[in-house]
Amino acid sequence: MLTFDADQADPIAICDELLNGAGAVKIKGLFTADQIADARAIIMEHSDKEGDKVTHFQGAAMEEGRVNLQRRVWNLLAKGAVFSDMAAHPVIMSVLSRWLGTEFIMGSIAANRILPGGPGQEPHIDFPYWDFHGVETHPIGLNASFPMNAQVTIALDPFTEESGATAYLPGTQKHLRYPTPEDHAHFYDNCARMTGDPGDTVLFFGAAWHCAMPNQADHDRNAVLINYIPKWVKPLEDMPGALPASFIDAASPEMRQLLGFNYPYPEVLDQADAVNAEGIK
Ligand SMILES: O=C(O)CCC(=O)C(=O)O
Ligand SMILES: [Fe+2]
Repeated sequence: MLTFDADQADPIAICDELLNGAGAVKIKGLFTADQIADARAIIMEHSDKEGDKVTHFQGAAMEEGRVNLQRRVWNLLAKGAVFSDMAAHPVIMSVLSRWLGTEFIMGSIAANRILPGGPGQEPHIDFPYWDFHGVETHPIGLNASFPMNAQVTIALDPFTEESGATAYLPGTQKHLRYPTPEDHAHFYDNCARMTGDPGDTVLFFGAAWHCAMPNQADHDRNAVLINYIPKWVKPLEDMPGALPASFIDAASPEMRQLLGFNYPYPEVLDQADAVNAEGIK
């Protein structure tokens, strides 16, 4: 995987690799060991109960009764300041400003913890393409010629083939399609893996086929998963609705942007100020 140090993460090269290359890059050194340890401890604490949160792409594990070995922690912004620092990291903001437009927002920030023996996921693509298996529910001709998604995966444990590092099929982001069961053998035979050390960050275009893999190691496999979208895509998590007023009041300009406050639609225009609110003039 094309890999950058934090101070060399060039937005032009990264966007080219996401759109026209493999679809994923790694950035090293964005976070300190203390930040990673802090994030991991909070996630472990919030995921000590079995199966009390919604999850996705785990239909097979659900049928096999193993879904309790894969746990989500949602609404991370409310659970520790470290997650705001991760979401609004200046390098991520700079790359994504080019990728999704300068007023991009966040669709979700969650953790995925896979316990030892825990299951992998169905190969899939990510929000807002995640139900593209129902292609007829999306606009005619929708393709991936421009991005409506970016995914950031921050490894909090060693991401190895054994521990279930995310698998992805390089290049599949170029042909927007949800992988069918007939595609799975080709996917597993040809996939690359998002391996790395704790703190390593993978930025990828979620139109690329990918999935968490089974954890066959003797340790938990935790990751922070952040979804970013253009300003006009409806987010997955209702973050403003889930955050306390104190968080919103104290939010930085970057965090306000990520929460969607810079783009106030839908709005009750019947009650809006009687001004000309849009146009070049
Ligand atoms: O945790 C992982 O390795 C990937 C998770 C993922 O792709 C998802 O939940 O959409
Ligand atoms: Fe995914």
